Amino acid sequence: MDTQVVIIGGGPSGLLLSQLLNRAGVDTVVLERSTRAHVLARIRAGILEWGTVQLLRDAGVGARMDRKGLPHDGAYFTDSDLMVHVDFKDLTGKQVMVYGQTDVTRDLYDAQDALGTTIHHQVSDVTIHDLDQAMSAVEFTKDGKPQRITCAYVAGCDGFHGVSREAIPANKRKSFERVYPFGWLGILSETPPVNDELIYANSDDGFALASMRNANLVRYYVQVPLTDTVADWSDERFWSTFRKRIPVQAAARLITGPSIEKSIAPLRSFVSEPLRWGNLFLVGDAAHIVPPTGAKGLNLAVSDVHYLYQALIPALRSGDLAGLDGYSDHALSRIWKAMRFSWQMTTMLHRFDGEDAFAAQMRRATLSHLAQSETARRDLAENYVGLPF
Ligand code: RFL
Ligand code: PHB
Repeated sequence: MDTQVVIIGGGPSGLLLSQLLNRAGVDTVVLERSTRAHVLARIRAGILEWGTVQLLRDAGVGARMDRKGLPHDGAYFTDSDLMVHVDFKDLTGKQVMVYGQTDVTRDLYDAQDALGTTIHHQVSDVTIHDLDQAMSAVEFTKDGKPQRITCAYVAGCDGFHGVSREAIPANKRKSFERVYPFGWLGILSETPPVNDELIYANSDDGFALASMRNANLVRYYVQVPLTDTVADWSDERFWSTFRKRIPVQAAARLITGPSIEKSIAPLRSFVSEPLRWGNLFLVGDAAHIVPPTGAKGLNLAVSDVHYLYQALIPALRSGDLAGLDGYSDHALSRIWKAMRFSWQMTTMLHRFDGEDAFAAQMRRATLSHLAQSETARRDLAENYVGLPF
């Protein structure tokens, strides 16, 4: 056998799994389609649940996060003049950490370099074989040459468009999907945040989110029609739309500047079951996608990694397979709860094109209930800071 675990995908899931396994003495090979620079240039998640923060520390990659990350105690949920503050710390005793996925990924690459783990970049034509045999194999092309690696287990950490999920026979998997009729246009701009906590803002004009990366770098989003492209959105158009959608008190403080990144992401909920087929285990976006409204995607990928790493160690050390047998059900139970929360947040905070007046009233009543009920705020807070692993 060439290695114990082949990890397909060098995004946050694959790198964190490699980091945890190698620290426990397990040999792995990571296969990544893109260059490291390309992986690091993707601007994505910004909010880490406290369980994620703790796992990153346990994996030996928490030092820079603890220096540069911004712990947040709460966030605002608003609709025009109705502004609800949810104090996560007060309601749950927990915070979240504002720290970008790009930074998490960079910390993981640095730690992997220090450990001297094996990561092959720019591989193509990845195929997975013999998943029902004692020993499996992964084939790929690197520098124009075909290669084959044999292993005990394969971790499919290759994201929504990867090949791992498709290695499970179509008649053995089931998928659940909801595609929302809008996307988020996100910009990065080197300006000070409009507010010291995040603002999730609904309005008659649609949704906007004010997030940040640090004291002079903001990440702001606006809901856009699926048909829009980045070319439709000049910086001026972005700022005037964003300003209109956030509460007036915040708009009065808004400092604008040039965008240094701009991209559009469609919103989707998706789950593929089961997460295991023979020696293959799906992790993160390879198995499930949530709309970003609940800030759950990266955090769910991390909880999958936690369950799988804890199951692989006894399997490889002593042949104890109980954890691996339970992985799919165990992870899916948490995944479905995050699916529900992300769907509910998306429904509460977005204007749906063609919706009737009743739908708008339901949204407003949900927010108004949140303003009045500590129980409702605690429920939101408990989900936002992350359900226990
Ligand atoms: P990734 O990050 O997609 O990484 C998969 C890696 O696999 C590689 N790959 C392959 N490699 C080899 N062979 C193949 N055939 C391959 N096919 C693909 C890819 O190149 C890539 O490097 O999946 P992973 O690791 O599971 O991580 C998931 C997270 O990236 C994702 O869930 C989050 O970014 C979602 N997300 C958010 N999550 C949060 O927890 N909090 C947030 O605040 C948050 N905000 C967001 C988000 C996602 C967004 N977008 C753009 C989708 C905001 C946005 C706008
Ligand atoms: C981000 O900072 O990119 C971010 C924050 C919260 C979300 C989604 C994205 O819900």
